[in-house]
Amino acid sequence: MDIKDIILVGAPMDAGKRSQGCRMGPDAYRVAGLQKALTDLGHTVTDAGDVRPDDVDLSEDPHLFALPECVGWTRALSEAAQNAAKHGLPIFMGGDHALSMGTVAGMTAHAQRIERPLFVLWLDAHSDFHTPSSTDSGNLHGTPVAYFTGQPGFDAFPPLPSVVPTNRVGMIGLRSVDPAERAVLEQDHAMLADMRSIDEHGIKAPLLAFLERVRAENGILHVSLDVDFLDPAIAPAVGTTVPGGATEREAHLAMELLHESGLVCSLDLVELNPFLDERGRTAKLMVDLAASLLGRRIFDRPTWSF
Ligand code: 4U7
Ligand code: MN
Ligand code: MN
Ligand code: MN
Repeated sequence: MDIKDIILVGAPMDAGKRSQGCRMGPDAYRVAGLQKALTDLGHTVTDAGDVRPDDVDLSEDPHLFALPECVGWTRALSEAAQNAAKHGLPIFMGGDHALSMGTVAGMTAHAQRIERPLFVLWLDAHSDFHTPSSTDSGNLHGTPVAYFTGQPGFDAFPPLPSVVPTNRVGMIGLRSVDPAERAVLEQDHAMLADMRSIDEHGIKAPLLAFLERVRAENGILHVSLDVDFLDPAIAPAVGTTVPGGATEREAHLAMELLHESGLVCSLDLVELNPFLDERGRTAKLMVDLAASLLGRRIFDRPTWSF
């Protein structure tokens, strides 16, 4: 197996929405044994501790929740991602999904440095494609994809080192997309696989089609895994539950295929709210999924042919 240097970066961001608890996410992953699970696979794993948001001189926006704090996190995480990516594969332990504004921004700078295009795989019930003006909730965890694909309205945020074109974004697991999000996503040719298409084709077909594109363009892939990609029956520790999500096996298969692709450069684990968990089961499942993405499996090949 391909042995990697992995850097765990804690991002206890809780500013992306009103309901609180995601700030406990990084410590929940530590307690659930993320570092050991990856070390046991032969990787070298460093825990870089938790990032703190930058102080920013900005006023609150009445329509948006905690705008200045979100801007401060975006700056700090973009910097942290760029630095971590120089030393290995960063895993960002969230924290809510607004943290991906910073992590993806930082990874675009990394991609620019190594002169390869950055692709983003969004595993989520939601498309997170609102702009600060289209969002009804005012919760910025519903906006990161619009930010890093260069949609208008993010003037308070740092300019992106480089934009990820919408057609380099793949979304799998969708089952809650607001009308304002849908129009641009479709028109700009994001690769969209909703739960209906997973029911029909399984998770393998859309994922391999997307990975094929990444490979064809010599790209690298940032994976952003929102807990609500999973069905709430197996992953209850999330504020924005939507029934009908991915099963445990669908999620593992996706992780195993991502591992085999060899294309993944960085990973966000987001939206875990340990306050809502049942005896740590969601944190443990997320750790197991990360281990599958980093190469854990029972047998390398079937012991008999079929
Ligand atoms: B998450 C929502 F209206 N679209 O904007 C919104 F449905 O990071 C949900 O995917 C956003 O969990 C969910 O508030 C953000 C809502
Ligand atoms: Mn999300
Ligand atoms: Mn979501
Ligand atoms: Mn959520």
